Amino acid sequence: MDKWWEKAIIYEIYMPSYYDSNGDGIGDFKGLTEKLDYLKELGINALWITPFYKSPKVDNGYDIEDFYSIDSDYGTLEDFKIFVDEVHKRGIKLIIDMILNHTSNKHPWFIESKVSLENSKRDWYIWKNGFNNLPPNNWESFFGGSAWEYDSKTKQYYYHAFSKEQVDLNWSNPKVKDAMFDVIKFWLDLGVDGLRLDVINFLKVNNEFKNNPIDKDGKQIHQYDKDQEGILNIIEEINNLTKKYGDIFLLGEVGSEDLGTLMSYVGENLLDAVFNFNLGSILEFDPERIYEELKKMYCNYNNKIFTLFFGNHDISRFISRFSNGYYDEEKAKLVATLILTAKGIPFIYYGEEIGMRDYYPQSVNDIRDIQAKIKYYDTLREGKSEQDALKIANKVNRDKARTPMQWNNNLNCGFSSGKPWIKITEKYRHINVEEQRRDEKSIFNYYKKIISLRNGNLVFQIGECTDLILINDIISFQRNLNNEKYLILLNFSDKLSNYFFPELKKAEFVLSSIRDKIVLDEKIELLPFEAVIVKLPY
Ligand code: TEU
Ligand code: CA
Repeated sequence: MDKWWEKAIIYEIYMPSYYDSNGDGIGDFKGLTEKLDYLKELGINALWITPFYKSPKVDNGYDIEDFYSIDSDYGTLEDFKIFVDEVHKRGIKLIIDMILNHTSNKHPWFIESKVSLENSKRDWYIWKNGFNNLPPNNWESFFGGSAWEYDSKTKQYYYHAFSKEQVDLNWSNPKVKDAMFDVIKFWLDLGVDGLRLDVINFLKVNNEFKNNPIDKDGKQIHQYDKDQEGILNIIEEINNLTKKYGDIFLLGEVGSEDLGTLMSYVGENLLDAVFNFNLGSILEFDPERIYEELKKMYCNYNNKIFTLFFGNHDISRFISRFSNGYYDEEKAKLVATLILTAKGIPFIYYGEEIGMRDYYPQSVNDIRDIQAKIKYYDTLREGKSEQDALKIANKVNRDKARTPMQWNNNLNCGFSSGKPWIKITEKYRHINVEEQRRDEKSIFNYYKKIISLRNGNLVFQIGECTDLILINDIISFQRNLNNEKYLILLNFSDKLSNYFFPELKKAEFVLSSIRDKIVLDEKIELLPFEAVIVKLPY
């Protein structure tokens, strides 16, 4: 009990897009360090940064060439150490991305592995013979196409769950495990506080390499390429090796929307938390869906810790996802209130605090995301036009939510003095930090308020969440701890909605996402998409 992450508000930073200190158009550690006071002002208390290791960046660093060095685009090991120091000086915790499942095809291990069937690194990866000029089985890559790539020199196929430049390590080989555990120790020795374990449930694959089943719509069910026997033992060992470093937060990315599967990875000797994609993957602004997902979490798994997020670097920004052209800002504040007052660990994806929108490349040359590039060329190969291919590729394009942080109205939105590595979002005059700081009613200033409310009241961090109800499009719940009780009301409707509750009469107004003050009575009339927090008599 009493682990730091139970009380934390975590802010995710997409490494290349936060702040560029040297004008090469790519965010870096020196830039990040410069922005720590901003993050302190916002009030977050933990940071998760995406991969920064030496990488050809086919998948923006999720393809690692050297686990022990910093990519020169991001700086040096010295810059990293200074960054860690400065983070800690401000009382902030640091979580780094750890990619144990695969390496870049440029990693020296793989270069050796490819040399011959007898090479000492051959069984560090997953090599198989094909059948009749076909891959070993039907497994599909998560980025599209077969998960097997033929190597003409040694006449075998190697396995890659993602792009062919991201080669899966063979975790059945104890040498791989030892080597990767050394990597973990190296970074923990440098003082990081937590690990975000990328696709951690993918490490083991079925050892008979059975074909995956196909559902009735012809879609592959990923049954044998993840969640396989032995994976929990590996996680237990990881947990064990982190013990001597104190309270290291193990946060797993388990690519599953099935809550039962997700939660089976969380436990005393396993992971501390996993990402609950059941919320993050909600596409419509639908109170029923959101309510059902919250209920499932709280009713069935109340003894576990949840994560609360609607955005990350792999999905569309929720403000764009949920937009129909009206009330965008109100909706953003409503979602912020939900994430920051419900029970669980809230995650803020950079730019959410100012309401940054999605971006859609207008030409294939502007696409940066590997998944979108694969989709584009696959679609062309199917005979579709370039225009259609772009449209289809943009659907899965993760560039959407990866554009530079919008600091101000100056050149390149204050992100860089040089040409950014990815285009910036169309300039919305008010969607930048500087403007919003000045505007008392901005999304930014609302985030600051609600974050400080959470940080200042233990009840929002660890209090029980009870009385979750959906009525008149209003999701409501209570948080309580010791002698304190709060009621949170979230109106998911574009209309006025009434909420009756006798105790309201004796309640104390705390915060509204729209109004400065509300006089409370037995009935409260919520404005469209308004969030209201009151303190109930105990
Ligand atoms: O994502 C894993 C994952 O499940 C994604 O591939 C997801 O299915 C996809 O992005 C949806 O469009 C992690 C990282 O978060 C992602 O950025 C990496 O590309 C991936 O692992 C491979 O390392
Ligand atoms: Ca730079």
